Amino acid sequence: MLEFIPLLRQRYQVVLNRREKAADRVLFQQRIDQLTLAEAFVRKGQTLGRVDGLPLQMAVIGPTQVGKSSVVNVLMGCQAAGVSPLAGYTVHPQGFCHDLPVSACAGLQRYFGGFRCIPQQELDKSRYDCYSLAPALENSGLLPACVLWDTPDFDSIDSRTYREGVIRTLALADAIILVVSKEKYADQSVWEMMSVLESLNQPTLICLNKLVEGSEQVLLPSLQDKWQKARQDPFPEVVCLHYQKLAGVPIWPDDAKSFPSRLAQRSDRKKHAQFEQQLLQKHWQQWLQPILEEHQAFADWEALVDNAINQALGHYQRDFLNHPQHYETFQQALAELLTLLEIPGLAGFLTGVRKALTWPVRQMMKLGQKRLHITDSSREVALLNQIAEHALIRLNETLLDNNGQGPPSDWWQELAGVLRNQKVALLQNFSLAARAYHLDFQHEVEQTAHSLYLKLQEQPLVLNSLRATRVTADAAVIALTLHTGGIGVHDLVIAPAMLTLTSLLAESAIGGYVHKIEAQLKQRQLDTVKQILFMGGIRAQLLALPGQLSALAHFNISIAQLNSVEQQLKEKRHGLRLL
Ligand SMILES: Nc1nc2c(ncn2[C@@H]2O[C@H](COP(=O)(O)OP(=O)(O)O)[C@@H](O)[C@H]2O)c(=O)[nH]1
Ligand SMILES: [Mg+2]
Repeated sequence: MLEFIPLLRQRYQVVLNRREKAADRVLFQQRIDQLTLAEAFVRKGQTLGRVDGLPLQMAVIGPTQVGKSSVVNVLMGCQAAGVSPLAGYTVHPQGFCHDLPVSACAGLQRYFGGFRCIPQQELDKSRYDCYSLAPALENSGLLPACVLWDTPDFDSIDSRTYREGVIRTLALADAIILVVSKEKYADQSVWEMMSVLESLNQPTLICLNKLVEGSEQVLLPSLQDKWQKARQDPFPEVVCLHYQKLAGVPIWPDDAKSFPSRLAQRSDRKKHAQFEQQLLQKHWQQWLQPILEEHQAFADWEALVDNAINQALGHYQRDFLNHPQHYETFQQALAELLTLLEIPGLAGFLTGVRKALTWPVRQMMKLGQKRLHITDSSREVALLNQIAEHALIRLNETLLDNNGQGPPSDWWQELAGVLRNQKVALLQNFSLAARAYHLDFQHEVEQTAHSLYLKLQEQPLVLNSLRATRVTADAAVIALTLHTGGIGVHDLVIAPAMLTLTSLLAESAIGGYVHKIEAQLKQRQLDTVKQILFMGGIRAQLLALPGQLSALAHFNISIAQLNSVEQQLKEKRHGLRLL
């Protein structure tokens, strides 16, 4: 989880920079904050597990100028924190160790990770990734032994830059002291923050500062109302601090002296793992929303590709395998068969063609480059190329039609661009693969011829009558011409002698076998084309295209990556803590 959350946050950050819609940016920034908080909270759990007796942590938080630093000083009983009439004076988390040595906080450095711990007086306003830890001079009598954190305002304009320090301190806190003033208690930022913090389950104390005598009767009910609108948990105790015109610092009322200790007692570290789990569960689906959208877009793309592939295979069957004038492969097998039969009468023709030729014809076949030539003239290869091109054109059209419909629309837009750019390369690959398949499949053609030949040998009557038929000799001449490159493979299909030979065989005693073996050949051919050219070939390449989408605009977190993290989350739910 501590790997995934920062990764997710980093992706949000990267993608945020490319988003133009203001609403998207606000939403993404909110999630970045939630992720920062969740990461810090998980880190706190880890720290609790690692550091024995980590001192109690209390954080004073609130909007600008309400007197947070002043309240810290009152509670510490000394001038611990810097106070200023200027807004945004405190910009670093500053911890003050009350009734304990600074050395007791050694375990905190790892919690703060990249943040550096430096002495309070050396904190530099231009560097936000620092925090300080300082000792208290005396026991104020208002606090238990703890680290009391003064924090930067969570609402001022600059707070974006030092937000991370605030968030890390918030997540570290075992208890929260919220400081508000009569001017600021109704601010939206206060209640947004309190609502976010609710899932951390920290006990809270509210300090209503800078009160004018007698105004609490009006303010308290209104404060309570705000609380109840923002949170489900009971309205906490409120300490009313009256505006001290002369002293300039609030005075802690006597009847509230025990409040900070009571607050501390209510924190329960044993439940941290449970709260951590609740926090993750609460936001999980929202955080993943853009990733799931990408996954959905990928699944939609996969469906589009599958649809295109199925259509392409349909065309291949209709226009080739099942097309009586176009299907050439079985004819080719018959032509091969003719080279296996020793046909009387052909020898004369052959010697006429070329004196050096020896019988059987088969020997001669090995001489030439018959296979390449056959593939070059194949209608099947040409048709496959056409089908692939058509499929890509259709896919591209569908992408353009879908543009802007399903989210994320920029995913689709960019994918259409990638497809356009890759189209030529995809078709080239396909064309090379189609040739390679065709050459390779000649082996199957020969096997088929061989099986037919063996079958014929079981039927001497059929074999002999074939050998003796004039049409066989004619067909054999055509087959030979095919092999020597005199005609293309598609001419074979329409050659009358070949047609007659096909009918002869089909009507002979091995007719049933011929049908069966032709059907088998077709099936193997369909399977091979489907597997090699379409599924393993162009489909796989099309499905890889989203991988080329810019990592700057998309989350690019794979389904497998997500599944493994969700598995971790589930296992934790049953009490088995993996991290
Ligand atoms: N006179 C008077 N000034 C106060 C009181 N509480 C806070 N202030 C002033 O309000 C300003 C802001 O206080 P500070 O603690 O720095 O606020 P922070 O920004 O929330 O930390 C400072 O000038 C404080 O002196 C008070 O009770 N009386
Ligand atoms: Mg301050």
